[in-house]
Amino acid sequence: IVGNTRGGTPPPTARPPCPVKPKHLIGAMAANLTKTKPDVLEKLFPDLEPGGHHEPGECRPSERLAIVVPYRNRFDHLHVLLHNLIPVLVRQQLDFTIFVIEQDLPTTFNRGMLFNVGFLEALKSADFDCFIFHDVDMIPLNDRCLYRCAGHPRHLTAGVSKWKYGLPYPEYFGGVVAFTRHQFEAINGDSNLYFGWGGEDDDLQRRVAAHGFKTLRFPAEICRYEMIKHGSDVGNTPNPKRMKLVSTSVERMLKDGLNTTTYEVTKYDKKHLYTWINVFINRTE
Ligand code: UD2
Ligand code: MN
Repeated sequence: IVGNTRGGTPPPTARPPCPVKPKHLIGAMAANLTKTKPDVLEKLFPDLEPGGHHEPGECRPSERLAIVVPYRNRFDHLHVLLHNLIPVLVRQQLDFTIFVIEQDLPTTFNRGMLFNVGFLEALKSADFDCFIFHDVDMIPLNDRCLYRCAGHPRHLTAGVSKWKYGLPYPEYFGGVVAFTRHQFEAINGDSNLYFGWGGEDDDLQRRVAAHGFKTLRFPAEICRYEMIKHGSDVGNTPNPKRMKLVSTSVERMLKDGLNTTTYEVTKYDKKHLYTWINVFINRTE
């Protein structure tokens, strides 16, 4: 049922459109938190094409999806995520490619800028329609939570284990979010100015609202996530400027974002499970 993209896959034009409701979903699932080595994982997913790409052999998806994971030094989390997420994406009959955007040391982690880098770099490799920005530690617990884009941006992490499968506040926009290419461009992406923990998710939410977009959400029973428990990371201490920055989100929106993202790609590797892009970000502020 998963289809094989290698060899005998008929060209997209010869395949019928994929159904709106994928047929082989299983619904609620337990998170599999076992640590599995990359070589073992690769063997579990022989149908993936280099760079972590897959498309169904039996039908033609309506969009091309890029999954963008902002990343640094969370090797175990990354492999737990891939182990849980890839089968979901395959069952949802999506045309997807996974991009892991890793920020080089020594500069302080900048999750917002890594979203922008992932967006810009993915578009250099293919014409993606939909972008899902995905924290490395958010494990989906129901495959009916569809990884697709819609007429407005969607916040996928509607229920998170950390908050008893709810959310900390109604405007909360952290975790996993979906944007069409057009939607992300319309708000000039995320801010590049948040070095360190916190605030960049609220900035993004304010951009979305200021542009006049709504924020969509599936029910929390469906888009339910396990957040892998973790301590704080080296190189990502809480950003003391975050409150002040959030208060100026809307006025900065058109001058701080995709149009001002500068970085240097230091490594690019199409691994079996994902496209791995290392970037150096200079801290300017
Ligand atoms: C919350 C939000 C998250 C983000 C963050 C503020 C939830 C569920 N998530 O997460 O979306 O808004 O606050 O910045 O509330 N990362 C690395 N390596 C690092 C640091 C971060 O890979 O050294 C990545 C990774 O994808 C991680 C994400 O950045 O999931 C968010 O960082 P976090 O998990 O430390 O932040 P957390 O759990 O407070
Ligand atoms: Mn986390």
